[in-house]
Amino acid sequence: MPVIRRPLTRGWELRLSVASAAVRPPVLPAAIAATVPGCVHTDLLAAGLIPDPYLDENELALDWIGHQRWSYVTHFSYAPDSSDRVDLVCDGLDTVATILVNGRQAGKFVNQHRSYRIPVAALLADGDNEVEVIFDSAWAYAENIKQQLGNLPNAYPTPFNFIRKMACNFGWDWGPTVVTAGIWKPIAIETWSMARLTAVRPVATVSGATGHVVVDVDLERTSDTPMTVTALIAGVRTSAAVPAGARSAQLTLAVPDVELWWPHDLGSQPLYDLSVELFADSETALDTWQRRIGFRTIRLDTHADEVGSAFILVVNDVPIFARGANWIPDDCFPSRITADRLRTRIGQGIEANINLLRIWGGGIYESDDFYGLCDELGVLVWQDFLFACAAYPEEEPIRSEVIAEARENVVRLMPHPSLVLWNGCNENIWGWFDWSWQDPVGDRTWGAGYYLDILPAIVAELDPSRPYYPGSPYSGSMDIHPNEDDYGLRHIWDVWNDVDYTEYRNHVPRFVSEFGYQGPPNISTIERSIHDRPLTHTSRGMLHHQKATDGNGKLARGAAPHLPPVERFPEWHYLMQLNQAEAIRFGVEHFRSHRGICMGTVVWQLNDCWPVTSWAAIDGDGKKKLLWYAQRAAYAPRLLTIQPRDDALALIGVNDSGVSWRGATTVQRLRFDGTVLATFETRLVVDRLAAETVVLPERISAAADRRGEFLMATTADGQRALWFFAEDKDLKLAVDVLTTAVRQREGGLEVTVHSSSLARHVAVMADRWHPDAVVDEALVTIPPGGSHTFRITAPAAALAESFANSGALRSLNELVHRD
Ligand code: BMA
Repeated sequence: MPVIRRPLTRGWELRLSVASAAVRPPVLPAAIAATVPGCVHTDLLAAGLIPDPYLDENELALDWIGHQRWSYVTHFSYAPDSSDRVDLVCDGLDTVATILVNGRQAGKFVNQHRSYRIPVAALLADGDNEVEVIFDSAWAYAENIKQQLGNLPNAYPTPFNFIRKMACNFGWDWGPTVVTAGIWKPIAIETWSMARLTAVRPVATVSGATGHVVVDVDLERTSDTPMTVTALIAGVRTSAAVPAGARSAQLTLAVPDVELWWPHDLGSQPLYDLSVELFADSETALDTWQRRIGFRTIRLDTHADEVGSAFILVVNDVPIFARGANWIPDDCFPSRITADRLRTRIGQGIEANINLLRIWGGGIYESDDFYGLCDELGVLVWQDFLFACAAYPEEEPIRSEVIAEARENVVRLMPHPSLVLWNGCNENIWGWFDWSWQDPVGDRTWGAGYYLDILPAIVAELDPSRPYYPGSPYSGSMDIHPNEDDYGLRHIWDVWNDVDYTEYRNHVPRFVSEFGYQGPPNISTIERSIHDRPLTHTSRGMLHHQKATDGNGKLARGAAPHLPPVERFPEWHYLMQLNQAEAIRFGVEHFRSHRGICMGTVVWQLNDCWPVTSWAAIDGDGKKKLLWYAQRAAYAPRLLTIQPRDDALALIGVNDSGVSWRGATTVQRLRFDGTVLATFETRLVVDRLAAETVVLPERISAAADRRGEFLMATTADGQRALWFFAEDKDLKLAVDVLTTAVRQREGGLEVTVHSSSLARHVAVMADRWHPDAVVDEALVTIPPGGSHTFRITAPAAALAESFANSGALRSLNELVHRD
């Protein structure tokens, strides 16, 4: 009999099982209709029993939820049949769970990141059966383990390092504290007989045009009958015997003429269906496993050189410049993250020319949908093991959980061609070196054994073709400081926390896997989620939705050297989004101009999990901030930029594409009124996967009036680079230079902005006009006498509102100090 799965999705009820004496809950109904998969927060919300935790300061009033003991109950009917086994299969329980079947304990579990299978036949009755999952408070559990093992350093005042649960759920510098509980992934009854597949691990490699797949298969069996396992891919079939008693087999397939899988900017993403079936003595498979795999090679090049040591992802023998972004869970309540939502979000990343997403270690191993979409859409994925910003104990009960969780997730994710790197931890090796951990840790463990021994051994055993690196940041050796420009991975956080973004120019990292800058969410997101009257950047709700230490102070200090001071909220909002965008553009263009030494930039962060002022390019409502547009421009596979080099200025072409880039290029020094002061013609020749530097002559790079002139370089294929000799706030920008023509078009508006003089950072913040309006481009600098047409997509209802009066059109010209 084949494996039969019956999902338990219906009839669930949530109950407050035992109220915490310390943190008292309000009075609740005895039973609350529940959704599985889901969690307590989303069930209480759906039942109208709590307000939305993402609005205003509601988070604070809902803290009690994470401190209670909760119970989920449902009933299902069961008729005994001839199957050998009846299992209750939980794909994910969050987190401290006790399972009762008909009132008898069936299992106790403490790890959100694992799945569980419990044989329950002996507990079942013919007819109606009850399954109850009790969740103890994750707070209380983690505090208790902390007491047992002794406290360890942690960047946050919460015990997330003493429980295997999504760390950021306890609150982060961009996330609310919403300590969840619940059945967060599907739960089902599975019946089976004789045997079933427990793990299928395909290792796909390529030599010449032939794809090789070695498939390791593990099984669980109740019968000693000899069995056969078969594998099929692209019409190539093979089989292997599984003799009586054996619990594993290996299959090898050679697939002729395979097409290589590439990241989206370098090629296509052919995927091949691989199916594995297990047979005993009948024609019907006992169990089947199916995935889409791909053929590509992946290597991590960390060779030592005259600078230090490299960090280069090499795909199909092509060294890739990673134009990346860090990914956090897209919602604090992950069961709400649908495949459609992921497709949109990953698509927004691709549209911004991102070719790599790093799944950060304070979140989760993402859903199968996530990696499947990255396979299909051509995004490289780097997966952190789930350790972030803290010392972690290597003792029991944590140790066994870490090992089991790592083994399970490596097996689950390894079929995906998009996955190119396993990384041990986020910032924990750095923390050991620099964050005063060594005294409090003393001779106890802090996680090094995981990052340097246990995890690499697991990857080498189960997923041998994929690289592993111990941490981000890390230098390749514990003898070298982990956060050095010249070695391996680098995080740059003094910019934003302490120093101006121009400091990026003092770093030429080998690979910068975190650097970021804050900005507020879009105005419609703020207005939906924060109801302060008056709404200002210092009103209560705005401050609550800003989780960084001295966040607003850092925003103000970070903008002061570059942008004019402002008082009013709408201007503050535009300028803070602008400064975020400019900081990252500045950093990315600089890092990319050193292509070769530097081979990756992973911006912190792509997405948000709720409405908040943060480092994200896409806000908590999924809307693109000005940063998103700046990132798209700075991440263009072909980038033209002007950078200081020694005492001169240089024009630099950066070409991440697979074909060379060449053509006539003109560089002009201009006055803001359009007067041409000097011209330089050159022919730009940039090889594929390379950068080329052309030093500009002095007549171009020396300005007579630093506040009133700029450089504009233009290539034959329309790429443009600008250079200003002074900060934006000091530029002699003319006022009242824009004339605007607004035309209705199919599905929205066209706004053509003409400028008589130089117009800097012209943006349409379309959601000021209508919350659902989206613009195609932002932060355009319009040359003197030039114009730009913004295309706005909007629902028909938006057309009833005046665009001109909406305040959506912004430019720096209207704000700079004039003299
Ligand atoms: C790094 C990240 C995150 C954090 C970010 C911004 O430490 O790994 O933990 O959110 O900086 O402070």
